[in-house]
Amino acid sequence: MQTKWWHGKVAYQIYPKSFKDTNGDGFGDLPGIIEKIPYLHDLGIDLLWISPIYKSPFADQGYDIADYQDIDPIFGSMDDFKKLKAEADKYGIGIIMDLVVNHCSDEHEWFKKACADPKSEEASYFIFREGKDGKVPNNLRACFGGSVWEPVPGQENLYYCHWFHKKQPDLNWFNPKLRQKIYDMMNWWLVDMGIAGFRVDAIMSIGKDPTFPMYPADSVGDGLCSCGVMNSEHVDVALNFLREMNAHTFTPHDKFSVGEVFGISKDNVKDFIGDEGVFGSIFDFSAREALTKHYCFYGFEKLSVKQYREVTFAAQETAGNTGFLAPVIENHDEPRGVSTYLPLMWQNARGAKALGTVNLTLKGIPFVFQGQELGMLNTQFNHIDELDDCQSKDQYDNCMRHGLSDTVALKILNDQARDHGRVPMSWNDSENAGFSTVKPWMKINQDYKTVNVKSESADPDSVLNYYKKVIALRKDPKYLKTFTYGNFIALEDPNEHTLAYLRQGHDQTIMVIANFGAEAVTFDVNKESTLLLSSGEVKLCTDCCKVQVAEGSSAIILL
Ligand code: TEU
Ligand code: CA
Repeated sequence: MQTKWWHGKVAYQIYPKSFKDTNGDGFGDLPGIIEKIPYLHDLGIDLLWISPIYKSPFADQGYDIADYQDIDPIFGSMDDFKKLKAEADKYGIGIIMDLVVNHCSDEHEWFKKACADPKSEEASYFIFREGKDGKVPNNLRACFGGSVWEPVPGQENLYYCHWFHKKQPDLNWFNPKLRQKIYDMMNWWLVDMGIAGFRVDAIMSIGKDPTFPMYPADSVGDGLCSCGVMNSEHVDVALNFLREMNAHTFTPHDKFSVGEVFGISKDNVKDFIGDEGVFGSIFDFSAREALTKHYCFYGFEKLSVKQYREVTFAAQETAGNTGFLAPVIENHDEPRGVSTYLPLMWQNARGAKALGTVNLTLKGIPFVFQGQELGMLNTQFNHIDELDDCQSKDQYDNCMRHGLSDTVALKILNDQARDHGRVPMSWNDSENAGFSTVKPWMKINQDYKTVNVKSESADPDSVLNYYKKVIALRKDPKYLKTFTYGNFIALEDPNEHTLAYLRQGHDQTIMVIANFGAEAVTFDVNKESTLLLSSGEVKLCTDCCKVQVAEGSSAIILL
């Protein structure tokens, strides 16, 4: 495997609307991120992915972009962005922007011109199709519900395609002129603005069949078929475009990229993250995928620790020495990882630390999502109006259509909604959790009095201080090579609740154990073994060559 500058890095994701508000309007902003760069540096972060900050009408919270080369006024200005870049540079932190190019906003100039004149150049940037027998062109379902087809305003029998919200028209990747425009825009950010790379949004969605055939209806019962089915049949179409993108952007400028890629098979891993792969890394969504077997939220069942272990380890083994996954436990599209993947008894600080051990010691480029380092849990939503996300609203309507009660629908959203990752970051125990001087756009997490940066900074035993220690250990030059390149070798699970593995380097082996069961587990070590770091209660006995890891505890051991 070729070595790359990003291989040993640790990344952090900011959801800017909810990170830190500095001008008292209830929305997070760029000056807020600038203010917290020292905090992120102290945590040990090298790369900072910021969810979209471009000009946007926020139909999908900024993932609907009206201008790719401007900053939305709620976040600040291009000058603020330059200040942020300069501040990040001071601390050696690279900025990763969000690249949303499957679609833009219906308020983008291109789309306005396209609707005004379907014969225009701009119209060829979008996917316009005529209706058939008074109906939409085919029966695919958009990710936020309903048909992927919406009438082109002001035109007869003409529809545009949108994989997500109807205010997010899909771009026509089959048009080489459009592709070149996208690469030029990317290179402006990468080279002229000097960012470190991009996180590439929903990119498998560009793998389309331009003939848009009909599909067999799926089990949702609306006669439609999930648009993802078309994508899963056309991975090669997406890959061809992505090879071209990479050759024009990331590779020539030696920039990092991490793809939001779902549903790839073992055979494709090399194409995505191998030496000649299209991305520097792709997120490991194996646990999320195991959870999401059905379009509707109420089809979800929790994973057992055993299942979590199986899918996570399988992903590690599949990536092997081919390339780098990006381990994640949560993001802005997910409920909190501790609430989702851990048994009830470990949905607390102790469990959060042990899960953090796993997230930060697997092979790959770990991403920590804002608040994860505090052990933030899901937020309790008591009314549908407390949720903001368009997908949550669609899922609520779905529940209603299927005759579920409001109470049941809310329970489902409290388990699964994307809103959990979108509530304000808890900075201290003052009103509004120190996020803002006014009532924020989303409700504050109920645990903010204790789970916040200020209180946790002062407590040596906090989740935050533990995260600092694991990140520091991972980056310690003595162990960096093993954590970065060491082989992943799964160990036996003694109680069906333990994730245990080796990271085997050339001249050292590190053992990791995280026990989410109800009783202690014991593993064999050797006489020279040393405990590098632990959470909870861990007893290492070199005389007897055993390590005992209590329930809810984790250990990192140099063998
Ligand atoms: O997400 C794409 C995606 O497929 C999902 O994770 C999506 O959130 C799904 O509906 C979850 O069930 C990306 C962004 O991360 C997301 O925030 C955007 O809404 C979406 O693309 C559209 O840009
Ligand atoms: Ca603000």
